[in-house]
Amino acid sequence: MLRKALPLLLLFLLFPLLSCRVSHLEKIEFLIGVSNSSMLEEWRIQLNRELKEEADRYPFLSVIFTDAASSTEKQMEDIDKLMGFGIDLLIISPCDVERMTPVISGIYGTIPVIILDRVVDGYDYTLFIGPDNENIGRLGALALHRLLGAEGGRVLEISGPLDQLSSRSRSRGLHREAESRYPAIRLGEPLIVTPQNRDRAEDLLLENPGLLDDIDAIYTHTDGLALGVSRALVALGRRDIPIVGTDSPSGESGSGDLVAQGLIHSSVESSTGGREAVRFALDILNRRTGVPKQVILRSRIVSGESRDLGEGTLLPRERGSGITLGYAQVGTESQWRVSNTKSIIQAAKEFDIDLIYRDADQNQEAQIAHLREFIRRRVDVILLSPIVEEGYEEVLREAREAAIPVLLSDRKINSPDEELYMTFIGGDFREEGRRAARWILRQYGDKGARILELWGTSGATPTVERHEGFAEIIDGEGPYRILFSGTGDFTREGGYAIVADYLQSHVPSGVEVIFAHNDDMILGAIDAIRERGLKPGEDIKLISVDGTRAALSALRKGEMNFVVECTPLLGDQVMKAVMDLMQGKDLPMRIVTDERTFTAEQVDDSLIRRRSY
Ligand code: GYE
Repeated sequence: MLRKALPLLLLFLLFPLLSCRVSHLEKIEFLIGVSNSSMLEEWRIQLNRELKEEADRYPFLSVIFTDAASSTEKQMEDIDKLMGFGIDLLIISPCDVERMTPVISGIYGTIPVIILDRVVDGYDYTLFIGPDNENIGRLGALALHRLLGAEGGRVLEISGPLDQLSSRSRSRGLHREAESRYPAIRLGEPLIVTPQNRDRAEDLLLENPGLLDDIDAIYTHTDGLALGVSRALVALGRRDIPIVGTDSPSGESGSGDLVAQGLIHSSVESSTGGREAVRFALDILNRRTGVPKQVILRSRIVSGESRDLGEGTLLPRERGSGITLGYAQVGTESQWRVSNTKSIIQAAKEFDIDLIYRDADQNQEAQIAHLREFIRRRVDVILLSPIVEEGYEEVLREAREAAIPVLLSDRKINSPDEELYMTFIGGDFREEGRRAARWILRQYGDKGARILELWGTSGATPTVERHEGFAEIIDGEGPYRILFSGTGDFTREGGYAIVADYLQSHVPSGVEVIFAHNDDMILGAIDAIRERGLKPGEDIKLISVDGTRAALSALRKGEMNFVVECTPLLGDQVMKAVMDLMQGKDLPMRIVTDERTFTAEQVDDSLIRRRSY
């Protein structure tokens, strides 16, 4: 207590300018430091407001706020000070992501770190909470399409500096979506506003009214910019040009307000994540299990006519009346799947949720029939692990019409209608593919390698994204060659068949590495390699994804070389999401699980016992 109280008193005396609120000193158990990159935009003020409001609900929690005033040097000093005050956890919205990465890694070695808004490179932090900026841009294109209709028109995009990752991602999403889905929306080069603020946006247009010639609509990357633009349009007598903005759901110049005041046509919300940050901070400080690695917030279009609020109509019964969860599982194709099912069933019991479990045996038609059965039986919530990404829209619309919310776990669906499901809980498959590829790169360097890639089920998210992540780094060009890729359907037999066939019909010494999208397939590959009289892990290096007990044991014996973890233990997080939903809380768009990698040197019996399944 003294450790915490003393620096706090000093803080009062020495740093009166820091916005600091400490009440009930004697009761404080946890001290959280917040390092905000600036307080210039309404979005950031709103972020601090939400952090404070949420923290105020817990009397044993205290928060110290610092404002880096857009300077990385100042942010580093702020963090030093916060550390000096003995904070238990740091919440940071970094000014310059690249320069802050090593600082954040250093802090993460001492206390937990939650990063907001801009994710740093690598995985040296406890949790990232933020928006999916590319998706925000895509929703911007949809909002413009709704505004302009099928005829489309010329749109002036107004952005902050494009060396900011968030601006770049928003712009990319906007352009990609417009090109692929709404080609009638014509976008040119964005107009860059530096410094990115309301007044500069207003001045820029007032100084260059010609920029508005032939423009049918304006899209701005923030609502601060939108406000400046709308003032300029009034001054120039061009209120006929509608504006689509982007930003925080509430607050003074928040999207809702600007739309309500009729200043802009619509806006894509980008939540701050302040509330979620405090809730997860408590989970972390209390050492609760199931804390994810990334929480990606949902964005919605707000417009005068409608607020796209899926769950407003979908709120199920109050808790306590017994919750029924219909669980549509893929099948039993792998050890991962078996452990995943166990984890869900076990967690449902612990949370006192009635589970109706259906196993589709990897057959999509059967799975869709299971979903229809859940709708007929009027379950409270549906949990779907979709076999493939396409083909679920119709049945999910039926669920929505029946006011039954759907949670996706493990795999995603591909649909522009994000309101078909409440959240996705699962791994970062693209990163898993990248991690496998990075290991190969580290081993073979400029020499390169000849590789076989064993794919999972065609059209399933982990297959699509593991391949994409892998190919981002190893594209088959230069010294690295993908000799063959085949689909083993995530099964041991499938993996065996591909590798046995390949080694039959080719010179076995031609293959140097096999990357399998899951452990079961690599175990099948090990069987096939042995059959050909070769040594798995030596004659051919083997890598796979999952982290099952069998794979880690093979790794320890030297029969494999690298395992990328993808945890099937999603039960706790799924049930927490169900409970949040029942209590009317807004769920994030994606909850990404915490995962690591394993090399032969890292694996011993105790790790296998602790970490695998
Ligand atoms: O990696 C594989 C399973 O969807 C993440 O499916 C899951 C994958 C997992 O059969 O083993």
